[in-house]
Amino acid sequence: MTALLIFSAEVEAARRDGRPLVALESTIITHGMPWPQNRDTARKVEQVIRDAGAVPATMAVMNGAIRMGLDAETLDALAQAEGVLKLSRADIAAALASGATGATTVAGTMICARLAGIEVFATGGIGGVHRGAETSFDISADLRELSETPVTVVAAGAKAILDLPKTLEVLETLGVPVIGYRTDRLPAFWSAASEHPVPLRMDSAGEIAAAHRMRYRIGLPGGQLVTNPIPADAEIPAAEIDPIIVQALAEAEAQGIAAKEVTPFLLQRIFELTNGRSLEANIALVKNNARLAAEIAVELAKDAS
Ligand code: PSU
Repeated sequence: MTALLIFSAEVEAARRDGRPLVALESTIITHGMPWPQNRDTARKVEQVIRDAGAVPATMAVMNGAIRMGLDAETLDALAQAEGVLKLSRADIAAALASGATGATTVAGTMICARLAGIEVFATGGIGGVHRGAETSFDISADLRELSETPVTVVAAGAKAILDLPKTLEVLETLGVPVIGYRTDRLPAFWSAASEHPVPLRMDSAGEIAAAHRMRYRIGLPGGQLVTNPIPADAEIPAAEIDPIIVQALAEAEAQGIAAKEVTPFLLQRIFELTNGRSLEANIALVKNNARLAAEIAVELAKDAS
């Protein structure tokens, strides 16, 4: 029998030496960005984490095992592969059991991170409550995962294609702390701020690490969502992106796009409608999130020693 968890040499060494690790997802590579920017971004994001003193562990499912840390060749192959599955909580065990290749979503990556004892994870934007959810019931499994799995997730808010107030409501119902990093307003992915107040505010990685630790001490399951605004020089103001989102949503509806296809379809259409600007913003915000996640992981490692 092959091992269920396969660590890259870099991740293996970090585990042995007790160095801080940051989990990264792979759906953003296979379903979130076009080739070759997806591969290039994945590499740059990993480097941002190394430069900030932590070690990146990009997760993917291949040949019946969870790969933790992808070498250059594996990343290249995954970034160009067709028909890769998008693995959330509901799919991951079946994909592992059947030997399928799959990329992990935020929920899937949190599950992998917990298996490896990794407490911090950087992504672009989490999934959430889709607009029109009152009729479609389309709510990302990412929200429930945040309430169950003890990983601090750094994101630029929820993607602005979603219904942000409903996403906040569900997170509140599930008891997920939503922390604004140096902001009082919920970031809106491509835009630095929405009009919605963020429930908690913290101004340093140390405060976020301390709150993460305190959840263990009082026996609370689940993680934290840290919302980190896109850097000002990379943002697309809400007034500019909103009509484009509305158009992409109308096209998705007209074409009957549903379930797991919705988010990748919208990201691709918004990329086309902004002539690539949305991708540049997405790349900038993921790097920004990776930096903060590494700082939090470094703080958590100090605490552990
Ligand atoms: N962040 C990005 N791009 C992405 C994602 C996150 O910048 O494509 C992915 C994550 O894997 C997240 C998923 O879990 O989008 C949400 O998909 P859905 O809405 O189908 O749950």
